[in-house]
Amino acid sequence: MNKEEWMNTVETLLKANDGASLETATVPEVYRAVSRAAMADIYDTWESCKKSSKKRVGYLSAEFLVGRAVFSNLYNLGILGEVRDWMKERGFDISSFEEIEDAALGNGGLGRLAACYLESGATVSIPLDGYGIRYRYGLFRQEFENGFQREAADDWQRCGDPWSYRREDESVLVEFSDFAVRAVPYDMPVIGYGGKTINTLRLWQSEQPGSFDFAAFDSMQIDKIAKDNVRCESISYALYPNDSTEKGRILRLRQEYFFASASVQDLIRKHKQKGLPIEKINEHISLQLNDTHPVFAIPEFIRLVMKEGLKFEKAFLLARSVFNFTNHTILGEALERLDMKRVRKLLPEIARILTKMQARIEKEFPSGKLFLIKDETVHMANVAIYAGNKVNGVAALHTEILKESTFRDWYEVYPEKFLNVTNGVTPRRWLALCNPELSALITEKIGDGWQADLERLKELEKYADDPEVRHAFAEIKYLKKQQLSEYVLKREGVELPPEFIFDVQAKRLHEYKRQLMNAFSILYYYFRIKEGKEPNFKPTAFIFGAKAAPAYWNAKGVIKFINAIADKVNNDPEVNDKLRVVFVTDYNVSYAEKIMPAADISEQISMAGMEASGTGNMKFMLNGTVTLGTMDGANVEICEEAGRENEYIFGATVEEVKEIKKNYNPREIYNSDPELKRIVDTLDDGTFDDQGSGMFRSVKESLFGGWSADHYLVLKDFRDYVRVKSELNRDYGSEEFFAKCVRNTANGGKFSSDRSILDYAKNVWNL
Ligand code: 26Q
Repeated sequence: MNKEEWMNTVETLLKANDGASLETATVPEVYRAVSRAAMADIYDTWESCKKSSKKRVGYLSAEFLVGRAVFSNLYNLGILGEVRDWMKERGFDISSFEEIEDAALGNGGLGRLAACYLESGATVSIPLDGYGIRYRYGLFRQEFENGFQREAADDWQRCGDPWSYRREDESVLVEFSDFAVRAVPYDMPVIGYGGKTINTLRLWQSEQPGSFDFAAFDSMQIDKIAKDNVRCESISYALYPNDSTEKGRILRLRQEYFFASASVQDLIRKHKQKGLPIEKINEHISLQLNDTHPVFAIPEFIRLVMKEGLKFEKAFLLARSVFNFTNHTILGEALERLDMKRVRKLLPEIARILTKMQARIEKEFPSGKLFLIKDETVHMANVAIYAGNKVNGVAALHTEILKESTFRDWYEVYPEKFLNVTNGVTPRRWLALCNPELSALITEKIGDGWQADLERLKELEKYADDPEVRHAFAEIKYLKKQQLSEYVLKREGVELPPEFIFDVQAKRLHEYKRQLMNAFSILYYYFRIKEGKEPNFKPTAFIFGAKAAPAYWNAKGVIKFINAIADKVNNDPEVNDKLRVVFVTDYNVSYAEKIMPAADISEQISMAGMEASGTGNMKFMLNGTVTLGTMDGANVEICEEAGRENEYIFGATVEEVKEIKKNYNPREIYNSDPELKRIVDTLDDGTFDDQGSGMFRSVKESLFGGWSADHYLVLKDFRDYVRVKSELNRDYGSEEFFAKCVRNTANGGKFSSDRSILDYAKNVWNL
C-alpha cells in the first residue's frame, strides 16, 4: 500500500465504524482503524499461507503472552516507520498507541515463549500455528495499596480486538458429562519479519451451544437461562494467575480439556476436508504440547481417531508420531496430577482411554516402575512422555536434570525420546523494536540483516576493544536509562537518576527466584553506607518488576517487604544519594520493553537447578547487560557464549546444592554472621511495618521453620552474592566494563527464538 491508499483506508474505516475522522477520532478508534487497515493489507498473503504447506505444526499452549500487537505487526510488515510518518503528517502521534492494552493471555515465561515462538515460526517460514484459549480476562493488573499487592481485572479488549477475526462457522462442540459448550475460534495473524509468511494463532472462546432453552424462556425462567449461559462462558472467562500450581480446580480441568478438544477436532476436521485418510494424519501434522496443560489432546486425539474406525493400538501409535512434549519446570508442585475420579466423572470417555493406555504400559513394563495412573491419580507428564515422540527440556542444564532425576525412569527406557532445545526470544521485539537506538548502532557497524540472522551479531565482537564503539554503547544505555527514568517517575512517582547503576530483577515473584536475597543485599548496602563502610559504593537504583500469584502469601510478603525497603531508602537523606529502590507497578510485556534496554545489571539469581531456562536473561543480554547470576538454566549457556569473565557468577552449583542440602542448617549461618542476622531480623524487629498482616514473620519463618527451612538457600548464597555484587559495583564504569556490555550483545545470537524454532523443526517436527 502506498501513502494515499493507506490513509484512505484508515479514513474510510474511521467513518464506517465510528463516524469519525482523523481529526475527531479517539486513540482507540484510530488504533482500530490502523490495525484493520493492516489486516486488509495482509489478507491475501495470510490466506495463501494457510493453504501452502503439506505439513503444519500446531503449538498447543494454555498461554500466549503476546503483548501489544500493533507496533510489532507494523514493524514486521516493514511499514512502521512510514505509517508513523504518514500519521504524523495528519497530526497523529502513533506512540499514543502505548495506551492500548497489552494482551496478557499468559503468566510469564512459558506464555511469552509461546508468543516468541509463533513470531519466529512465521519469520523463518515454518508453518506453525498456535492453539489456545481466548480468555475474557488475562493476567490480573497489579496495583499497590500501602505497598501490598492488589489484583484488578485485566480487560484486554477494552479498546477492541482488531487483530482477530471471529470464525463462527468453524466452531466446534466440546462435551463434558454434565453439559456441552461451543468453542468459537478467533484467529490472529502471526506476521513474520518481512511479512512474507503469516501464520495463525487460533484462540477458542467458550459459548453456549445453539440458541437458548426456549421452553425455559416460555415459562419465564430467565434465571435458568442466565445460569446456563454463565456456566458455558465461564470456561474461557479468566486465566489462572498461577505460574506453578493450581491444585484440583474443576474449572481449570475444564479449560484444559476445552481447548485441547477444540484444537484436535479442528485439526482432524481440516485433515478430512482435504480428503486425506486418517491413518496418514501424522504426515500432515505435528503437535507440540507446551508443558502438561494441553495433554488432554492426546487421549482426545485417540478417542476421535477411534471414532474414525481405527483400533486403540493403531490410534495410540498414530498419537505417538504426532505429539511431542516440552517440559518447563522441575518444581514438583507444578507437575500436573489429576484426580482420576474427577476425570472419570467429567470426561468418562477420556478416562476410558487413559485407562487403556495404563493397561498398555502395564503389559509392556510389568514392573510397574513406569505408569500413567497410580493411586487414582493421572500423571500428565507421564502421559505425554509415553504417548509422545520427543520430550525436551528448555536449556542444556534443565534437560540434564530431567534425564537424571525428574524423568529418570523414563530416560532409562526411552533415551532416544529426550533432547534439549534451548529457549530463545524474538530479536525483533526484544532488540530491534524496544531499542531502536542500539539497533541503529548495530546496523551502522555490521549492516542490516541481523534482525533475522542474529548470529551475525558476532561481527560486533571486535568492537568491544574499540573505545569509540564502547562509548557509543554506553551513551545509548544512558539514553535508555533517561527514558525509563522519566517513565518511572510518571508511573511510580519515584526518581531514578540515570547516572545511577540500574540493577534490575524482573520476573514472576517466586521463592526459588530469590527476590528476597536481592532485598537483603539492598539492606546490606543500606546499613554499610550509613556506617560509612562503603565510601566507594557507586550509586545504584534497584529496580523490581514482578507479580505474585494472588494466593501466594510469602511472595506477597516479599513484595510488601521490598516496598517497605523502598520507602525507607528513598526517603533517607543519608543514603538516597547512593541508593534508590523501586518496585514498578504492573510489570508486563510493554514495561519489559522499556526496562530491558535500560538495565546495567540483569539479576538471574535463582537457586541452581530451579530455573528451567529463563528468557528475561536473554533479553537483557541482547541489550548489552551483564548477568549477575547463578549457574542455572540458560545462564550457563550465556556464560558459554559470552565467556564467563563477561558475567558475574556466584553461588552454589547444582552439585553443590545437592551436597549442601544433605545437612543444611540456616540457623548456623544466621547466628555466625551478625551483619546478615541484623538484615534478616528487620523482618520482625520493628524496622519495617507489615501493618499487622503477619507477612514478614511468615517470610522469616520460611528461612528457619520446619524441615523446609530456607529451601532455596538464600542465607547460604548470600555472602557470595554480595561479594560479586560489590565486585560488579567496583567494575562499573570502567573501560573493561563497557567492553563486557558489547560482548554480551555480540554473543547473544544463539538466543534468538529463530534458532530455537529451527532446532524444533529439524530435531522434533522433522520438517
Ligand atoms: C498449572 C496448573 C494449573 C494452573 C496453572 C499452572 C501453571 C501455569 C503456568 C504452571 C506453570 C506455568 C508456567 C511456567 C513457566 O512459566 N515456566 C517457565 O518457562 C520458561 C519458558 O520455558 C522458562 O524460561 C522458565 O525458567 C520457567 O520457569
